[in-house]
Amino acid sequence: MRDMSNGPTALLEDECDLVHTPTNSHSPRRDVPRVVVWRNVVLMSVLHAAAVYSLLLIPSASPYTLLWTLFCFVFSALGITAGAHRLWSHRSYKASLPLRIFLALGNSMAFQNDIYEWSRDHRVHHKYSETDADPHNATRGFFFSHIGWLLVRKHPDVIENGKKLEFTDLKNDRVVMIQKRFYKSSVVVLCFVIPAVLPWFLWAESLSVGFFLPAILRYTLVLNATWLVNSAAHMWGNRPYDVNINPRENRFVAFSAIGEGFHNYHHTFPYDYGTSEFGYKLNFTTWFIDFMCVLGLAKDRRRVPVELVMARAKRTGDGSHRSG
Ligand code: ST9
Ligand code: ZN
Ligand code: ZN
Repeated sequence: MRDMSNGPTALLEDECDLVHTPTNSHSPRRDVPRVVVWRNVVLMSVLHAAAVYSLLLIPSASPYTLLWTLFCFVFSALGITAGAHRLWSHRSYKASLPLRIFLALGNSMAFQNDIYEWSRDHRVHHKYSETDADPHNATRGFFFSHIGWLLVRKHPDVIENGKKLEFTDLKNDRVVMIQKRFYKSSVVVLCFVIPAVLPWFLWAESLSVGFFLPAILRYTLVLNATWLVNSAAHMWGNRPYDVNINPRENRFVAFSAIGEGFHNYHHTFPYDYGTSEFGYKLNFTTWFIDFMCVLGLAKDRRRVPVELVMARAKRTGDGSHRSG
């Protein structure tokens, strides 16, 4: 693990670009008309209706199909958590080419925009949290930060301020650029075709159960688990590390998002590869990254020194900090 003990100041100066500071104001609040994208409204409504229908098919599914659905959930979730989030948005560890390819495939299965766009918007979210320049600004309410932001045109501040940030590392990553180039076809194959067809081919599951459970239901669950980080984890929970920001520690979200609900910690220390102080607790993604290091496929995990966490909690926390 990289030695981060050469002083908290060096660490913060090194990483400050993604740390939100209330003083880095971009522009005064601008009210702009909300432009609804009806195509997205229709598609998201149909998707969620189909996901509800999928629940009726669970009793008729083979146990292998249910296990396959779980596998697809975890694989696509890792493409977001260990891939788009901790690796590509935050560079909190380094991954070898085979691991980057594996994570890019999982990311296409998750169908949440390509890695480049996801990481670009996420960096903008950290830098301009809870302002008009934040793509899913949680001060606009639960619905907007959960799904509403994908149903309307972006606030111009998002685009204007996003253009000021640095994305050269993403442009220089061939895996990111190749995934971007073939994104649509990779989504069709990995998010829908393979999840649906493999159970039919290998254990004679009906194609409709294959389509509705490992494809539609799994996709909708991963989407909502991810969106809960933007909505619930920006509204409900303690703020042990920084009471001055909205993101919270939310155990339910940590569980459903395989480790991404420790959001007060994550916004305070965005460069920590574990996104939490507490190791593997409700954090399968951290276990996965550590396992990849054991296999020699990842390295240089960045961690915040315990003394810095304790000092920060004491200085700016809400008093609820516990070290276990
Ligand atoms: C989805 C994403 O679900 C979910 C992300 C969640 C993030 C969560 C983070 C939480 C932490 C991690 C937790 C992980 C937990 C995982 C748990 C797993 C169990 N900067 O976007 P456009 C420019 S997607 C700079 O079209 P509109 C740029 O030039 C779901 N520039 O804006 C761009 O052109 P291009 C499936 C920016 O027209 C141009 O503007 N996908 C930025 O306002 C236009 O951009 C969908 O539903 C920026 N930030 O449209 C699709 N942004 O792209 C939804 C834009 O060529 N999206 N520019 O470079 C859309 O349809 C549209 O984006 C829109 C806005 C209608 C929302
Ligand atoms: Zn956040
Ligand atoms: Zn983040």
